Amino acid sequence: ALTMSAAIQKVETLEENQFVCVHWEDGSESLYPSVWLRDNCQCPACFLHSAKARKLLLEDLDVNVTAKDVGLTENKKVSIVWSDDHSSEFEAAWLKRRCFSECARTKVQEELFLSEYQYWGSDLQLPTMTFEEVLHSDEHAYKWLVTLKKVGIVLLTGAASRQGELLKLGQRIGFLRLTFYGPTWQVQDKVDANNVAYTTEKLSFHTDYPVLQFPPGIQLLHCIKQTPTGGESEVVDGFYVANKLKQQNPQAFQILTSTYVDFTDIGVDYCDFFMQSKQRIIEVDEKGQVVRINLNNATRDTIFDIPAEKVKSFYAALKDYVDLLNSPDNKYSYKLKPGDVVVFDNWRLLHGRQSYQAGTEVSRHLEGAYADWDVVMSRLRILQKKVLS
Ligand code: AKG
Repeated sequence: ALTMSAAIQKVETLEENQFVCVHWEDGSESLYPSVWLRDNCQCPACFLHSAKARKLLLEDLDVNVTAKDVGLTENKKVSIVWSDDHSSEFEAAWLKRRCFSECARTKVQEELFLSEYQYWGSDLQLPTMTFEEVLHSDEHAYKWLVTLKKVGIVLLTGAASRQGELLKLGQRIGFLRLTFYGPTWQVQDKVDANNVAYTTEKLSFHTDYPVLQFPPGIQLLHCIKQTPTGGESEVVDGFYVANKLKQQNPQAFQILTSTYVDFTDIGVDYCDFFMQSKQRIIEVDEKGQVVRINLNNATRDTIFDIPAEKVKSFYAALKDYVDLLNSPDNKYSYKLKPGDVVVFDNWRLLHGRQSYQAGTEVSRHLEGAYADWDVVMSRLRILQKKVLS
């Protein structure tokens, strides 16, 4: 739940007024550092309520501030008089949500970031919803985005078989991510293709656009026309497989999480571009958790900024990861039909397609677009509040 019911029984200061301790009616207690409470004073002088943002300047905050006097108001708010003579009031529910216990912090973080993943392999039950229901129902849109975050992929069916449908999903979220390939882009066999996707060739597992230092978090592919032979899609859970690699081959995992690989993309599309980036194939955060896969063999640069003696072991490690991605236990295959839109986490999944036959006419056409996780998570939180309250 977004708001927790909370009632305060008693409030006191501890450790020479450096902490304020709130005793809750259910017998539990929460400890708040005085400097944090003073910093987060909610009075109009310290907080701009119209922007839900702090006005108080760090320049005006005494890090040694203490709570001179604490008490409970008639409506059971915590009132504090500070050593700098300012006074503050804090509502019980506001305090409860900001409890510093590890358990409370974990709960709030999970609610804000939904970072518990459901991993899958070839057993994936491809989550499927209709295009219309996510456009028109908040409950369905919420379920769509939650599933996208947790599972990493959702198939939407029943879009029209013409260009422009992805713009509707962009509006539903907020807005799409513009890149050098345009606001949306057409995956079809093109003369003098400026991207390997714009041919009839097989595309092995890749993430899109690691040549952007901040690659698009979400990819949308809308099938407008499908060829009868070939052109099947495949996806794999890159996080799940990276964690398997860590267990089975820690040295390969170590190399792929520490080697910065150069990527390049030079050409003309929406406008002319000359892109370079440096990315780890398996990106981990400060806790060692896998947070993004950056792998596109086509745009991996011929320039490689590592010592010559480290090159071969890098290739061996990359090959081990790719072999594991391609293992039949790990990958899931399907074939898009006209009107299908597949939406997936481009930081987590790798995707590919089978080759198909070239023809004199366009035999296969997908329209693609990108969105950012920041924008999608924002919409998800708004829908969560609307749907669950
Ligand atoms: C891409 O555009 O990144 C693709 O992988 C295209 C996928 C497809 O053609 O099915």
